[in-house]
Amino acid sequence: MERTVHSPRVTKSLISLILSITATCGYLPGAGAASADGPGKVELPLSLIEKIGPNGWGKGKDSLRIFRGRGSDFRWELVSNSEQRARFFIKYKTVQELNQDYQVSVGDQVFFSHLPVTGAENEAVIELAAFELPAGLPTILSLTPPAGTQFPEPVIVSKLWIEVEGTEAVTVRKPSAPAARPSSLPGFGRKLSDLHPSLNSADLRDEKLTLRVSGLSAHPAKGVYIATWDGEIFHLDDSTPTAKYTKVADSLREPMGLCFVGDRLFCTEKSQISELVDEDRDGFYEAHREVSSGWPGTRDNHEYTFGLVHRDGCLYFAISVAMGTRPKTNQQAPLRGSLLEANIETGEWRVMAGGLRTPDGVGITGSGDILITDNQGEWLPANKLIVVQEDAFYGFRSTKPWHPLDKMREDPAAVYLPQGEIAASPSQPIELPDSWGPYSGHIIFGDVTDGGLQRVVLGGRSDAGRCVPLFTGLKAQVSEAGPRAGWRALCRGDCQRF
Ligand SMILES: [Ca+2]
Repeated sequence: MERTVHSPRVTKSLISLILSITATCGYLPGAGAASADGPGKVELPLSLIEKIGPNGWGKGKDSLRIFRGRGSDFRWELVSNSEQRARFFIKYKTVQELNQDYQVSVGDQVFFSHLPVTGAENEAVIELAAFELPAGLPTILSLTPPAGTQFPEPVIVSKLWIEVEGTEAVTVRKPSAPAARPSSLPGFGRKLSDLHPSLNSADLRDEKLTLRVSGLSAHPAKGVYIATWDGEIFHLDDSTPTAKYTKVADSLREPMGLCFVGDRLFCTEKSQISELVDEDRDGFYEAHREVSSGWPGTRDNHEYTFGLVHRDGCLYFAISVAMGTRPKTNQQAPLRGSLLEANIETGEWRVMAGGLRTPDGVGITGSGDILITDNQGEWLPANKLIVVQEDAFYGFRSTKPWHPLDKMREDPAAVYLPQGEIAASPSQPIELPDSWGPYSGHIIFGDVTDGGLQRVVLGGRSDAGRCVPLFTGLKAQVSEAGPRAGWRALCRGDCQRF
């Protein structure tokens, strides 16, 4: 028996009804649909599949036995001589309910389809996607089975095909091999090995100190302040050839971001924002005032609090998601992966944006736009530079309870930063001031894994932003950089001026 249903996610509630109707009448009537063996049908040969991963073949490779998506790569390259609409079908059977949908990607379109249980004897036909094939351009069609679960029983796929409405032939072939992977160092395969020719650098390390630096802020009169992962704040005096570090605070919990608001100094801690207070004005901040706290969190080591920037009486910081202790379901504490805004005086806080993963960099432009860099992985296929829009959702998903801003289609980043090509762990974004001539207004950010600094030109409404390497050649990876009569780059255990 063969059945056809149309079941993208939006019509899932109709599945049971349609199944009962079509169980006896074969194909659903549909506009321009070709029959199973009609002239518009183009088979997607299973033999062209690049990598079946943990799955198996049926006898004679006439079917696929799919247990899990992760590790497989089911893709075909389609070429049509003229623009025409295509519909993608699967013929399968399965005895168990799947806990996730099958995903189809065509260009930038994504479709989700539930595959109902058929029983061991019956096969069903499902329409997985309907899309436009462009004229002459290769289009990659990919099928992704549920990735997270290894099912005990397979989905047995006997046939995959498309049906086109036009009369032009469609060629199906194995996708072209991807371009050779570039070096993971900045420079798109060619390593930048030095500073930008118009810049120079000075080594500000103190060989007697090992500072696990995590944050930096500069005050026009007071100088440069550095936070360390070990809970200390140091003042840096680099006005003489030998840089001098003076401890000005301690006993903080994972300070990751520092921010001066006027003469007041604020920092992030593991689960709160604090103001550092020097009541006796001896230069040491002996008091830590809690400014704001109360957002959910666990004790996970990867739940960082990144930031910190100021705008109109509020501080902005990002709380990352758990990775060390989360369960296999990726369940997160509510609101993790958010940009938060906290009022300095009242301590009241609210969620500005969600869907972030490890946003190790919160910056602000001269016009007040909040910038975030986020790290690739899981739901995030690339690193990102984001110009934050209020109430936006940027794609990292957890499980129930969903983030309150979660939605089907995530909001776009300003620039995507492919992993290993231009970024691996992008850090704090900074807008370059007018003194940088042709680069003024551009955004730079460092990289905690690859080192160097990258430069971004933000796009407008009609053009995409772009990112190019600015320089490398510092002693270590850049965690944070900032201006004040020259620039300091914080590296792991290092501080350099450039
Ligand atoms: Ca003091």
